[in-house]
Amino acid sequence: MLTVFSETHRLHHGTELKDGVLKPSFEQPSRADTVRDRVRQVGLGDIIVPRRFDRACYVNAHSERYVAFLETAWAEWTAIGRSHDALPLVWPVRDLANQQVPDFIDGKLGFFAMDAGSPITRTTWDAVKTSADIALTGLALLDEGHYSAFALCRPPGHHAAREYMGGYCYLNNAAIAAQQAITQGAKRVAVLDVDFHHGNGTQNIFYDRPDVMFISLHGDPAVSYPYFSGASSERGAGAGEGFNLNYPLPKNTTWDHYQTALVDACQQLRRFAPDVLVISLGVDTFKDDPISHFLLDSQDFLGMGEIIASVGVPTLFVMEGGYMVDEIGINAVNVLHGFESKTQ
Ligand code: OKP
Ligand code: ZN
Repeated sequence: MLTVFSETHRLHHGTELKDGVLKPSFEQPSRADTVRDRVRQVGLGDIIVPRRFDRACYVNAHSERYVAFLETAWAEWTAIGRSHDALPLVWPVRDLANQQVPDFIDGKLGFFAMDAGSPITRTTWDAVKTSADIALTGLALLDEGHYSAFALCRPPGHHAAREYMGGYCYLNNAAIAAQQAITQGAKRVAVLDVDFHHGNGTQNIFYDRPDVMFISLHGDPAVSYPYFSGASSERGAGAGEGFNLNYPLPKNTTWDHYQTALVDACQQLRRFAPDVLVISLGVDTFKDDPISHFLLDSQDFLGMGEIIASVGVPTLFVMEGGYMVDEIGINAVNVLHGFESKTQ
């Protein structure tokens, strides 16, 4: 399996508001480097650099004004003399229903963000668009006849919705790739999200779409970030009803129970029969992950890849979360090995 990777990810590193304190983000550059090192160490396949894609490919999944915000936020932030990471501090919740985009950057940050977990720095946009280009390059590889590819994206993407960033995510790499597949003529595409956290952004982007199925397995929102999405009652809207499936799972979920949900999800996917499957591959379901609370061990990730292979369609793996840096490479590559063991 080919891996798409770029050193450009290192341009993004910042702080997040955590436990009431501004701390270095858990989403740090060493994450992607560790996964790249593991890919090399086990000889998964060649590692290639991403191609460049047009801005229009991002606007397929996001709104024009949101992409424009990401492009200019740092300039607007520094124009008023600020130099630390840009973070939002006020949000348009419930009855604060003014839907106008504010002119001032502090208002814009709140309007286009769901939390204070996605800092914008001077070089964030370069890393963010390269991450999306990595996913788009992975999709191009499938078009060119590869049965699978690994888009080693960083920063991650699945919390980024059509019009907001959050949870370390800016552009939704998996959604951009899924939409690109549709744009290029695929009839049906599915996104399966196995990151510990609910993929609220991907759900948002495809919620009313019958041509893109979204399935997510994640920590129960009653106790897990992002708290305000991921219930099993969220099943899609309008023509998209029935094409969004959530599997919220309790704290301390082990492989035994996780596997049962995953097998069920893959049965739904086979019934949908997508032309392409995109996996939002987070490995923060690992037992020692510092911000999550499932109990998968490294071997279990091999089983995860084997079950995903049972869907039987060309598959693009897109890296999302995983914060136990020592093990993230082993766990992510185990999924890919498990997948390959059932497809070659
Ligand atoms: C990203 B991914 C709020 C930050 C809370 C965010 C966790 C994001 C996980 N200021 N923590 O799904 O792995
Ligand atoms: Zn996650």
